[in-house]
Amino acid sequence: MNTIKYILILFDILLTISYIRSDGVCGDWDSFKDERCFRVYTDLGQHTYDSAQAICENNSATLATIHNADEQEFITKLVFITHKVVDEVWIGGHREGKVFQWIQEKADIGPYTNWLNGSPTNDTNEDCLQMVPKSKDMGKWDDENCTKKNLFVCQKLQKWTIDMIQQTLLNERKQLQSIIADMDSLKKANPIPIGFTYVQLPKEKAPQDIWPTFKWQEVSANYAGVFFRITGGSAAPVGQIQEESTPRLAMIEIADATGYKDKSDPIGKGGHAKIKAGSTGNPWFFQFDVSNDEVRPRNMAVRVWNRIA
Ligand SMILES: [Ca+2]
Repeated sequence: MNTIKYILILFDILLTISYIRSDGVCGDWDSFKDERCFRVYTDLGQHTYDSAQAICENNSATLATIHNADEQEFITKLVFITHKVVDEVWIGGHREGKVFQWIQEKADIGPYTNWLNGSPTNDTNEDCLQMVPKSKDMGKWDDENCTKKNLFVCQKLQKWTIDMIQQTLLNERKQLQSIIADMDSLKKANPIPIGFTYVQLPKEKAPQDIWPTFKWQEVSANYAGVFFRITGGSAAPVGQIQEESTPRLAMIEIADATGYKDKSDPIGKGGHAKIKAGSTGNPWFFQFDVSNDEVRPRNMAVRVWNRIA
């Protein structure tokens, strides 16, 4: 139940975020979805990577970072199409040791990357990240010397007003209540938990035919050929297979009036005993055979299944 609660809370937060309107949360910067605001600086001339980052910081921002194709497409269009930039621009990545890191998150770049073919060239003096304007490669990443002067693009988080957050949370509370109601009715409609064991009697349907949306695994092989009995008495402990045992011919013994005695070896399942009788000069041999059959009542085989998903 706790897991379900956590999932619901997470779901709520995600929905909350998705419902927050982005109008007006970026001032004169450009808003990206409900997350961030971007500004392409074309009016302050070209700057080194450090100088560009300092200007971003003076505006409570950092150089822009890119984590997926959506963000890349948005920034590429904003820089090279909306603002018609024709030169390279700095974004917020630089080399730390051998790998490139994003400046804002201080995390290694990836898994999404958008390197220009042949980049990074990994020259030791190319430690900063720029986007290139060339039409075919518009927006691709290249490592470049940090002291080069470029235009640049900054990013900062959107500022949500209390009213927006309150309205969204109220909307989300309604959504959450309806999700909880749905889950309650689902639980009632579905009384079969994962791990449930189904015994398929002969001539009856397999569980996947009865509950086709669930996943079932046949576990008959775990019990192949065995019958079940109630624990206790002379039964083996639960979980152990007890080998068959039945009253049957176990040994042969003979004795005659002269005092002659003999006895056979014990007779196992499928074995036999041979014993000699009669006079020494003209003995009789008797052989007793024990069949190798299973000991079984009249029966039919069943299948056993577990619900696994
Ligand atoms: Ca390069």
